[in-house]
Amino acid sequence: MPGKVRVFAATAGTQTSGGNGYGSTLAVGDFNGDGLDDVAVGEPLAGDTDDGAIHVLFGRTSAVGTNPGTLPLTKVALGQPQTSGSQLGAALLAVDHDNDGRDELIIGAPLSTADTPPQPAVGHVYDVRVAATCPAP
Ligand SMILES: [Ca+2]
Ligand SMILES: [Ca+2]
Ligand SMILES: [Ca+2]
Repeated sequence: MPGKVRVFAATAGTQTSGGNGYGSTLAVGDFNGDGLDDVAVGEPLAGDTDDGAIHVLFGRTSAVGTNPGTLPLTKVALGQPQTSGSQLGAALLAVDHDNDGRDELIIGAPLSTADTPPQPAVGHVYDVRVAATCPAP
């Protein structure tokens, strides 16, 4: 028998059609450097045009039964132009490649375009340092 199960789900937001693929990609790392593992959850089909998003669930020592705090990331939040159908979050990887004790989040957007459509998809990979401040639960 499982001990305790916590369920997280994406909010529908402004999307009016279909599922978002929430949870289709996952990466574990300490993104805010507080010594607790966090979970990045990909939602590559978020939005009506499948722009994609990532949600960071921050780890907490007293998280049982409470919202762990989330940080939604979109291309706009990353300072990038929002292009339709990018599928941001279709691939996720956590790595501390500068060895500073905080994991960076590597995010794939395989159908991202160089500019606004109808330019062909080229794909992008983003190397993201998640903000050190964690939203309140
Ligand atoms: Ca953490
Ligand atoms: Ca969608
Ligand atoms: Ca780092």
